[in-house]
Amino acid sequence: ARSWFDARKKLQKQMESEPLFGEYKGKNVLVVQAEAFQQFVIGQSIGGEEITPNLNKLIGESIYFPNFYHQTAQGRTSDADFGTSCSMHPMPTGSVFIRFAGNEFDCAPAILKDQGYDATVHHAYDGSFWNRNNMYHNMDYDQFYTVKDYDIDEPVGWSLGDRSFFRQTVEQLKERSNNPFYAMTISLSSHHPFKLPYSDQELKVGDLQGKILGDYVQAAHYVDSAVGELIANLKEANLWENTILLIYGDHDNSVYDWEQYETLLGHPISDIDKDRIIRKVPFLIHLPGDEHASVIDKAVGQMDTTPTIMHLLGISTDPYRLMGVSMLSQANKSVVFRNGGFTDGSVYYVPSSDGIIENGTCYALAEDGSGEKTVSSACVTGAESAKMDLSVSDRVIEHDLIPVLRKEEQ
Ligand code: GP9
Repeated sequence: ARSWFDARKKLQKQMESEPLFGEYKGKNVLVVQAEAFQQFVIGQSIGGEEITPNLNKLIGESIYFPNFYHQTAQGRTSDADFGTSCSMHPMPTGSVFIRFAGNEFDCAPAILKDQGYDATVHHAYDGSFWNRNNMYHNMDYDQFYTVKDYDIDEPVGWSLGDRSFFRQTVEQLKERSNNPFYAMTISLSSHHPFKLPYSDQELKVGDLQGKILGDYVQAAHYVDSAVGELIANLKEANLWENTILLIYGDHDNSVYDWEQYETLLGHPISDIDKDRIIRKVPFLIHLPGDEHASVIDKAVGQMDTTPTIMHLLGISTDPYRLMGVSMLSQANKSVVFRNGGFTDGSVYYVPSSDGIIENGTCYALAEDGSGEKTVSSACVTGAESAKMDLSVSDRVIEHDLIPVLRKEEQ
């Protein structure tokens, strides 16, 4: 594990001499982790209306990564939170939040607190779900706002509607001290089975009416409207101009009826399309003043999120053990999935169920996102390296090695 992290640190270090390093030093950071929010709804219309008009507009004013992948496994929302905040892989079974909440990790809240930030996490549900109370305490957040801290004035699904959740979260942030803040917010209204109150179902979904993907699209549209209101709330609170806003989806929606996707997207769905639909979630960074708005095509993943934030704030990754690499850096590495699959942006590898690397399927990716089956040594070497990454992550988590590595480095 030590030599693996030494090599990774060298790769991460490249960002320190690259554009944007430290350009947003001291700015607030607001992270929105959106429940089951997948990339295929972005830019998509149904019944003549955009599903995500607010996000589509925001993407034009942001740095957008259309090839961002979630890296979650059985721990679902908690895995997404762990991967993005602590820059490590989830475990192959269960949730790190539940199984290893007592271990030490280098996670974003503690890293930013070292730089004088106030670190809070906001989620309008029971604080014990996914063992968040314990894990967030361990991650060193200053405060965890749970359902108890919200007025349930807009009941939707499991709890509070995202519109009200974001509005009340901005109020909470306004009441905190003058430090710059790092705030993690976890939305909930688009949770399976996606049934919104009738009055919130604003789209005409045609043939998808009464189908689960129709309900999902309605929920995605609702979340999009909540993001629109969040932006308005931040502007009203005079926070918009000094806050970096990051938005990403946590994991897929568990809907695998491909005929429904064909109805929505209007084209046949191949096997590679299926894998990529399941794994792709949107990711955007909005910088104050709409600066650096662009589309970056490289393949990136949730574990790269914390190093990316550190890049913008000018925080060196040297003292920490993180597995990701800043998405804004030229330094390249593959995105590794928990099942042993990976992509480097030019090939995409889907492992076989027997786990034998050579038996997996290798695709060459075209620029339009489609993929053709191929036989490539890049898939074999990439899959071997993915296997190594996963086993390093597993060993570090299982044996609580971060404090050991930390001590060795001193
Ligand atoms: C509940 C929410 C949902 O608090 O985060 O988690 P999920 O079921 O999507 O993993």
